[in-house]
Amino acid sequence: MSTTLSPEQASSQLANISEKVAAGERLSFEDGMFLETETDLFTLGRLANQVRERKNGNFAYYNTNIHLNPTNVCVYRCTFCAFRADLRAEKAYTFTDEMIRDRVLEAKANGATEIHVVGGLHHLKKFDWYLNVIRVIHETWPKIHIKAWTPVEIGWFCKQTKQSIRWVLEEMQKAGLGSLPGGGAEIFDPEIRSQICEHKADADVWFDVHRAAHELGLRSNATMLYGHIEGPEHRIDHLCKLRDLQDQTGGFQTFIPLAFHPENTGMDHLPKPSGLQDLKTIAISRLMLDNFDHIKAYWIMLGEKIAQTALAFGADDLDGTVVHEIIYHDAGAETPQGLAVEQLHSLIREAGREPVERDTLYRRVIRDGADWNTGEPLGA
Ligand code: V47
Repeated sequence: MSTTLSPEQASSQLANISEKVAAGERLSFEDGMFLETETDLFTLGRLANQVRERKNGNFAYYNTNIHLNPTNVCVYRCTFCAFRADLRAEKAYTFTDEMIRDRVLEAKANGATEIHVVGGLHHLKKFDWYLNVIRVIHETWPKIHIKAWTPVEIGWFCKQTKQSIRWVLEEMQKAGLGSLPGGGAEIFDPEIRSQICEHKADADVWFDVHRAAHELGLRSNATMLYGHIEGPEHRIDHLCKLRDLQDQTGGFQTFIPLAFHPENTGMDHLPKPSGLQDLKTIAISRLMLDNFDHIKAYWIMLGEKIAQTALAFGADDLDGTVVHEIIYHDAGAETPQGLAVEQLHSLIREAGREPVERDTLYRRVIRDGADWNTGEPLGA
């Protein structure tokens, strides 16, 4: 911990923050910096848990989902990415329609309610190819919710087609798009961004895409990639920017802090963030993002143990069964590629929480034999 404040000053600032949290009042950028630099993990956990239980009681959510990364070929070379491939690299792959259909049928057989689709920006594939990915999924099984494409892809489609963000999103919606995942946010600060993903969509594009999506009635998620070259001030700035857009649109559902995995990336000299950093980041996110209903501890990135512990440090969601995750496994994630529903239940129950299966839009999933339906929205 830093020693810039006297013990009296630190204890008075902590008392002030604790009062704000108890009263449900907003924390400032300075409060966020205090939490980052002057507050111990247990205090953070206690405060974040208050907010978590106020918003979501004792529930811990998960979903039954599957991933599809239709190509790893990408024109960009983000320093943090181990997934991308050059056009003619040995590891380069691109899905055919048949492969996409097989993945959807596998999802159907597993009882998945969601398919999560993101991938590289292929040098030779145009907007129509990406539109077709969504169409094929939707036609194969119209009931599955398609959560697809980040602002990085949407911004790329705008450049290719010379059309507006709204037009691109509407075309995708017509093909079957249901919502947007939170990726591509990394860290919004331009100096850090220029060092980890110099050429891809900047923070303005990221926010423009989410704003346009919310205006069209699409819900979306938000992420932050932490534990690389960013500092506490960049993380707090990132959270404040997300909070600002959420004030305007209310369209974000959940926030997912993503722990950096260095293996096979351009930053493989860096260590992985520690368990302490993971739990601190979850707790501070819960405290700063007062207008987000949910904070997700993505078990694939955090590992089952930290994700389970995070349920007492502000998180109320573990993501899902996942299946076929590649992006973090290419970067050295040691977690399995999927977890069975029973495993998620036992992780959640052992943490003293009640497991609730939700769909992408945070409605309770009601299963009747092999089929499922959705109930009312969950959470505050
Ligand atoms: O934007 C890439 C990150 C993101 C690495 O919305 C890495 O429900 C760590 O956004 N180490 C994509 N992170 C994944 C994503 C996501 C995941 C789960 C759920 C949801 C949701 C969204 O993955 C990228 C980038 O920030 N990433 N490489 C790496 N080596």
